[in-house]
Amino acid sequence: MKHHYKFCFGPWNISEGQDPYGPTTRPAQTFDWKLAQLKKLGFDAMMFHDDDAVPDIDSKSESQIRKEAKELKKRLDGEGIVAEMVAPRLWFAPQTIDGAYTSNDKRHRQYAIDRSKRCIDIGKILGTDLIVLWLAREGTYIREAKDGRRSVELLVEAFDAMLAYDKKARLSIEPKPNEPMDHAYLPTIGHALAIAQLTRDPKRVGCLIESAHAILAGIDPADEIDFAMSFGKLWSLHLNDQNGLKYDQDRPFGCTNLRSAFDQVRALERNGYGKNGEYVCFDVHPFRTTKVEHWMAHLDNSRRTFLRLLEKVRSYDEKQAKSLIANRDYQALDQMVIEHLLGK
Ligand code: GLO
Ligand code: MG
Repeated sequence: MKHHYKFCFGPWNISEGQDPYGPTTRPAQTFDWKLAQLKKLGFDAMMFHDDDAVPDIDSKSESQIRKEAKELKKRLDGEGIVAEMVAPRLWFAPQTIDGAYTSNDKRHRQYAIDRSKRCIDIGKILGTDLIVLWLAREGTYIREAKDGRRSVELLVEAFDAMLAYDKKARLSIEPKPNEPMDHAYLPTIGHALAIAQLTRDPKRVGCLIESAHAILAGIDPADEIDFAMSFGKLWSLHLNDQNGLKYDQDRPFGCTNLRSAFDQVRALERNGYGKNGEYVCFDVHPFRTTKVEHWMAHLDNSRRTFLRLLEKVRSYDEKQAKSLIANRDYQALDQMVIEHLLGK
């Protein structure tokens, strides 16, 4: 089937199986091994955290960071792999224990902004203007710990500092309602697009939808896609799945709710996602039980499911659907969708 979609994942999606209750179940692999796997699977691009691109970034000077980013760019070019985005990892360092841009400590907020600028530098060298902001710790464990109104101002200040630092950089906010925080400040796409309007350059602030994050917020991921794309603001995408309101599961795309996955692909198709060069990224993890020899299956399977669902979207009987809608016969429409997904 002919299609325009390009696919992507990050090195963290080849994870080793650790969870809060137990250690890794697969051996750590080098970045080069991960890049080789990506290439072998025929994916087009890789997502990067700033420290995936430049390990131990906090211990390195600006010029060292640039030097290592240039070396990485050469390796990526050699393999014909694109860097889709770079994201500052603002949830590991001691300076980000109480949040990054919204930390109550001014020095720690400065650390977060400085590190975000290094991230923009890396993106520039890797050939991408897309900076993904998953605002992991921008929220609270107890609401009284921070002033919510002030936190919005601090987020805007941080975004403004990044927009001013580089006139080309585009910020793509990846909302998530919880985990690691009890409540996050930007839990949905609506919040992301609203705060964009308060920045110095709203045109350069957009969003990234992750299916699991929408589900955790009790929102339909397909509706989030339609909403973001109505504003022309969906610049990246983390497809995966999630079984109810639990810890963030990052299951393979379509693993739990095939119909919802179908609706997401349908929303992407009707809005022309990918036609401006956006990538379909899978933010999925292998199950902890996965053996080394099956390590890449969750990524291959997610793309396979996506493409099978694309066939289902393109062969969906739109005419029949339209006439059932005109007759308000949603009972029959419901069954038509189910039987279409089951196959005749
Ligand atoms: C976690 C997020 C995370 C981000 C990634 C890019 O819940 O989905 O995987 O997507 O760190 O910033
Ligand atoms: Mg994600």
